Amino acid sequence: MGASGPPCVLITIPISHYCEKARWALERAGIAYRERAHLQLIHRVAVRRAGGGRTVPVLVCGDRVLADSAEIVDWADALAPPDRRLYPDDPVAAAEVRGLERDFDSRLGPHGRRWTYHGLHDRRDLAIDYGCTGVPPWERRVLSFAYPALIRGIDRYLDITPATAAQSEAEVRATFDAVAARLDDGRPHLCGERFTAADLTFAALAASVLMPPEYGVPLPQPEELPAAMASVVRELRAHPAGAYALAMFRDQRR
Ligand SMILES: N[C@@H](CCC(=O)N[C@@H](CS)C(=O)NCC(=O)O)C(=O)O
Repeated sequence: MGASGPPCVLITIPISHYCEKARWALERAGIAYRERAHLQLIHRVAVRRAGGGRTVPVLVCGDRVLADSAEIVDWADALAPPDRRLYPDDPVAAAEVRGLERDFDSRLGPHGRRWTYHGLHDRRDLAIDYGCTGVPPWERRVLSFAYPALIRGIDRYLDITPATAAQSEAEVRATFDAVAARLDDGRPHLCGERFTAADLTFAALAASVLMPPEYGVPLPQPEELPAAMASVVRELRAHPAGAYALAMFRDQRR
């Protein structure tokens, strides 16, 4: 199965930054896919039926089921035209890219997500306006009355409190500083001259604190966000690493 086979199906929570990572890699590789979007928790039914675990994204292509964003990027990349490839051929260079990708997946992704959920906690309006792109209409209706219960469940599941959200913001800032330090020598991308999976992963996972306008589904912009959250988003957008991620969305996403 490849770029010319029947379209693959990508199961998502549409606003999820790991799902954005998968969409970006698939589109970059020119792989046709249909997105099946679901709300948090309801996604588990679709994921299990598809043969995944608990989380999205899950990509189903014929008999193949890929249940992790890194696996999806890797698989898509093997089918990409040479000038769109995300992993260098040189094994040492590829190991550096994969090491950065793993670090962003395991730290930036969860910490950015926790900070965002905490900041949007009391904004059912934004959850309904922005969290439901492409989900079945009945799921949107469920969200409008089940929001308080859902958000309490997410708080427990992701251990979201004011203290953990503050720790997560500090982790995001530490990652941004490390990325800025890498770029400080003037290199165009995180691992040198080429745009790689490290750049794509950083930009996609930083989106939860940057809200890039080019994201695969619409995201709330600072003027719509709670004031405290908006000021952090504005500050991180101006940070050298934030500016870099936004530039990758502008230059490489479409
Ligand atoms: N390592 C996974 C992480 C994906 C992940 O954490 N997905 C979240 C959405 S942002 C999810 O599905 N959470 C729902 C759950 O855990 O039930 C990947 O890279 O695909």
